[in-house]
Amino acid sequence: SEPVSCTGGRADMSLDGLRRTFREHVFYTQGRFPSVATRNDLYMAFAYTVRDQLLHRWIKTVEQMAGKDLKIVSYLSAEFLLGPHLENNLINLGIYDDVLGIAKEEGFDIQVIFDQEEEPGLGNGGLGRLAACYLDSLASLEVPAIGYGIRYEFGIFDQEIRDGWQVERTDQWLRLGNPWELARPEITCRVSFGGRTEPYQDDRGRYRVRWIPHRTVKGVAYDTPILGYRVNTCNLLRLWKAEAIESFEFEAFNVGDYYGAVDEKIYSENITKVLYPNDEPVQGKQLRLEQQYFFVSCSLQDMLRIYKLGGGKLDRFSRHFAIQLNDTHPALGVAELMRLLVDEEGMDWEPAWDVTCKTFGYTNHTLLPEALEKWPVELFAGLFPRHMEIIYEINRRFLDEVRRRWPGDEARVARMSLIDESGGRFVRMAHLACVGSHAINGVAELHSRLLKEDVLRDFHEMTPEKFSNKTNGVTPRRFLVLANPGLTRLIEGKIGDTWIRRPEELRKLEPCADDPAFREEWRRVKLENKKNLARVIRERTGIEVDPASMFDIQVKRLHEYKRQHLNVLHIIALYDRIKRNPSYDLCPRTFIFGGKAAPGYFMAKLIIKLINSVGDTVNRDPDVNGRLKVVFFPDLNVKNAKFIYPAADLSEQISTAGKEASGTGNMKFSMNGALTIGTLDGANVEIREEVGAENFFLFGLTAEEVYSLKRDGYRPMEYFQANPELQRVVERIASGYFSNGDRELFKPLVDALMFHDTFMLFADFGSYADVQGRVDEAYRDREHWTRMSILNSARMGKFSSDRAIREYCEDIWKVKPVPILLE
Ligand code: Z2T
Repeated sequence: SEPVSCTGGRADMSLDGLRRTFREHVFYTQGRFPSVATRNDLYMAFAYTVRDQLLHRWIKTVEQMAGKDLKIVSYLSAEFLLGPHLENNLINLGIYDDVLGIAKEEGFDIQVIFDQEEEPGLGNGGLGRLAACYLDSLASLEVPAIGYGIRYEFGIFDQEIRDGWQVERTDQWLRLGNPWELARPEITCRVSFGGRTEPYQDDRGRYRVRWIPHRTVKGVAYDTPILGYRVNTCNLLRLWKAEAIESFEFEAFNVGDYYGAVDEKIYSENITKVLYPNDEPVQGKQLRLEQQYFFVSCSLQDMLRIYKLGGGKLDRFSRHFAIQLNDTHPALGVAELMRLLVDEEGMDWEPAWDVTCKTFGYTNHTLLPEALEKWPVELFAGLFPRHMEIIYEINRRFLDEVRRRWPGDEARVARMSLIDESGGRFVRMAHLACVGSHAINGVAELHSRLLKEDVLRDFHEMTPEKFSNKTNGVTPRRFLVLANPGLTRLIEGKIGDTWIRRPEELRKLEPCADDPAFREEWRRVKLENKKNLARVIRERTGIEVDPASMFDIQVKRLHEYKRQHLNVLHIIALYDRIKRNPSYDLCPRTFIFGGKAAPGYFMAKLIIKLINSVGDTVNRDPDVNGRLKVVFFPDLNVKNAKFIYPAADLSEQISTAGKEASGTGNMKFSMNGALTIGTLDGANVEIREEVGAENFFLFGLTAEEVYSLKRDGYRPMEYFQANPELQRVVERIASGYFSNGDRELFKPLVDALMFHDTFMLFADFGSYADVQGRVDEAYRDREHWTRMSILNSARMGKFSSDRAIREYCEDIWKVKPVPILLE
């Protein structure tokens, strides 16, 4: 067929072309005169101008891929935490400065336009953001890929802080329209729930099963183009929205019942209304399970449709699609692909199973046992009677194999079964994902090792060849180029800009660490970034912070294992030292926290209240005299994170060893020249290896020490009794010093530490406080600190998501780049 011609017109990327297209969009898309155009009109017109460029490349991508014998990566994720599109797309297109120029000529502030964009907060934290980084890298590496997920009408809630407490507000990101997506009302799927199954004989006399569902909804595709960095590859993020099936069709079911039909519509649309705001662990709610199945079924049907379009034969499906399961949220896909192949396409079980296993890969993201998804069999079978049967059949065959390998070892059979029967009956989603995948990976070296030794030990013993590590990465485009233009310019002045694709080249900066003039420049950029953050903090909290003080930052979801409260204990210790010795010599520090707590996680919310209460006291106490400030930055999201990472001097990565699978904030900080104080947990281990032990502040127990301490009986009280400073710190909280004399407020927190201390804060407190002392000393030697800071940035190349995606492509997906030409 003829190549699509869409050169000239809106595809014109010259300055004049962009300006003309922009004006056209103000007029014809927004329907406004320039003189009455609102901020949102201008934003929308800019966004559409940029989108035209993306669509041009997208069409070229689709066109040049069609008919080729290629393999597509399909990334299945319940979350994509994309962040704002506009600036990122300008960078990837290479027209950032052009557009700044146009805005200036047309007479408005581009920053105001950027601020207008609502970010799609379709994720909780690390896992969702990782998916977004991976989409950026897949496109940047010119790998054909589709991201599949859910188009939540309400993403992660907006966080407000009132009287020190977190208050959740609905995220209405679609209120003013979303210029980045294309609704595809003609791309739909049907997804069913409930009902029963029924055996029958097909026309060839074969035994088959049909599913007679109770209700059916429609999935509608919404497509967002994902452009790579300075390439023409424009991939697809396809998110599904649930709707009721066409009214005339279900009239047959609801004869003349108009109100019943409207109820049905509301009920159906419920499925994609809202993102569940829990990170780990997830809650076992029916609607959540419906969401998972809904998007997985739509996505698999869509892939089969695309595949058949190309005339492919089903038994070769895995040569053309590699499906990655982002944790177990889409693990139902294993059973659903089997159902589609066997029940709908008439394949036999064995070849269908072969296709399924060869197609799926599974990434695990957590070691917390309580975060491993399991669903009550009753709930599961009620919603998915046919999938339940398929899972039993998968399990029967699988456990036969286990018994063949380990005859008589029924304990092992019980441990490995897809059904947990150790008290109630549950479907174990991680086991389903392991059995149905040819590849299983963790997200950092330590995490992958602990998976093999502990959480998935039996599976590793049975099929060691399936296991590998893929250490997480983050995209240097968003988290360095976009977030930190000052540092980017400084680096470019020294080593050019090829490191943006190949961040290993940042190593060329190492010699600059010895150059005093460069160090001076490096500090100047950092100071500017700190001033910028100080301004935003003033606007959002009213708190004045001193950009000359050390910015010590911990931003991440609130969770006890992440130990924000260990950080607080240390702050109180410093405060206590000042109170006991008013002339205590402390290098001035600003402690900045940020992150959301799951709305139902009482202890996490109490920690937020504690941070704010300590802040209120410390920030107001004249004795402190500028040496300490404590700030809680409200509503941490991708948009706000941009102010934070570039402004950090010190990055807090202080989880209990063995609990944080990888962490990715740790990478974002270090890339931007922050030094890390951290435990040997997740990717911290590898970051320390890369930047050098002498440029990293290590403290705390190792994962092995944590386990053996737990095994031998951990008694927090012993650490408490042995450490007078810790006693004074805890006493200040317990006595109501930070709560206007209220001894009840923080009692749950104090008691949890004194009597359980599940995450071993007391065991690590001494070592943490000591190393914080070394941080204080190190910061006084500003030249040396700057040296370490430069070396951190220079040595972070490994943690680019491009490296991670290359590894997935080579080891798991077996896919190759397909360069796209524009003309
Ligand atoms: C999540 O963000 C993570 C793990 C989960 O386990 C769930 C969610 Cl929503 C089910 C995080 C990990 O905690 C973090 O260590 C890791 O860096 C991130 O996933 C990406 O792998």
